[in-house]
Amino acid sequence: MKTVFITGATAGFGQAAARRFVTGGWQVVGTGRRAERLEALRAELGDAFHPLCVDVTDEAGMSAAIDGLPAGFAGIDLLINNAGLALGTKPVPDVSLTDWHRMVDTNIKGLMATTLKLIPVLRDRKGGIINLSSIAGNWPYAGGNVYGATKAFVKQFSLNLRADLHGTGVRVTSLEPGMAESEFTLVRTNGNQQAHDTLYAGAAPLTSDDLAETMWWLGTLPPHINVNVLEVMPVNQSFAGLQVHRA
Ligand code: NDP
Ligand code: 8X3
Repeated sequence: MKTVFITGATAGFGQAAARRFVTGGWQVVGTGRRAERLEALRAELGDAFHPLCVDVTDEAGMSAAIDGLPAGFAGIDLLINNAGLALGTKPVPDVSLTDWHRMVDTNIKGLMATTLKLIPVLRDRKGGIINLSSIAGNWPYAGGNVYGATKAFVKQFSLNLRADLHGTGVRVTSLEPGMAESEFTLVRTNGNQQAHDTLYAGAAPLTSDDLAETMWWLGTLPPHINVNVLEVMPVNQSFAGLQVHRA
């Protein structure tokens, strides 16, 4: 039986992916900080789901949690680096340096540490890595500042991993979604339900299940195929172009 390690399985894409992979007959190790949500998933998905309550920014904690995996869950075939967040929607200078650091710590440093820790087992098993980047790493927008920059890092890191892992059989994908409804905007706006509702109203955004299905597709492709980069948007989202300021 194959095993997928999903960071951020307590909400949104990660939670939907945990359900999708268990439905597909895989085992799932799911991480997150909210223990009660992990326990609920364990109750729902049964023995195929192994909860790991750990913060991805806690490098030592993540390393110890992985070292402590029961033998039946230690053979990881696929790593989905999904845990991540945006904080704030305003352009500079109306931003918080603390928020910027948290995005870097979570989206970049946490992802780096988890990846490096799991590369030996992924190499041994000729496994795969799906990294959650974003259209925000490709298309600049006001207020995207550090969030978009972290996702540009994720894309380039993914491509560079491909180069480093050449010949190992390990595949790596940078998955780059556009607007998708989850808890993402509530987190970004510090719990502003109206901001969440307004953003998605009438837009038919992507759903967490759409992303879970995409991850399932990527994770179960024949082993000789590598999708390097996959950008996915809702049909109702496209490009707004450049801006010109006139004096
Ligand atoms: P959600 O907010 O719904 O879920 C985020 C998940 O990440 C939660 O399970 C949360 O768990 C986990 N997480 C956040 N911080 C940490 C941390 N420090 N340690 C451990 N887990 C953490 O967001 P989405 O599902 O929408 O987002 C998933 C990924 O996709 C993110 O990387 C996001 O940037 C990216 N993305 C999202 C898009 C969107 O429009 N929604 C579009 C493009 C990319 P917990 O709080 O329990 O720790
Ligand atoms: C989330 C997509 O456009 O809200 O990564 O920044 S966007």
